[in-house]
Amino acid sequence: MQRILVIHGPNLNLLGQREPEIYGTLTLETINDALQQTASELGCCLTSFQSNSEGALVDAIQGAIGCYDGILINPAAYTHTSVALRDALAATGIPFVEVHLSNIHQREPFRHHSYLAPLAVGQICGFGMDSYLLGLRALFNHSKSR
Ligand code: CA2
Repeated sequence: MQRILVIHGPNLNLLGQREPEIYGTLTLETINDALQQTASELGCCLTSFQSNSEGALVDAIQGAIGCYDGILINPAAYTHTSVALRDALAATGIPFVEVHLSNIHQREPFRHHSYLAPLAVGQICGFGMDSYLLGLRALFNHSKSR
């Protein structure tokens, strides 16, 4: 059975409580529940993790070696700043899909660049919670056919 690790970056624990005009009204718990539902439909095993700390996210990525077949990641603000997350993902060699709730390419110029995307299987953004659900399906199908 495929094992997928979902990683949520900084401030995503606030979903549903602040800035609903940008990020919607769904909570992180609702997104995690929907991901679990999709994972059980696909027949894969899914674990979710959120942290506001860059180091904890690096530790989670390193800890995925030998334990997970794919990583679904919304790196949040670290998308645009973190060479450390990029290096950790490169070191694991685990296929990953980058997702965003908002369309980062329609937003401020500093959000247009991702340090992670060049290493990703693909990037999905702009579909709210569906970015995660589409990303999970895409990652599952990618890893299945390897
Ligand atoms: O659209 C996305 O998913 C982002 O990864 C969200 C990040 C942002 O820095 C990226 O550019 C795009 C921000 C996550 C912060 O989430 C909040 C949720 C509720 C209230 C405040 C922040």
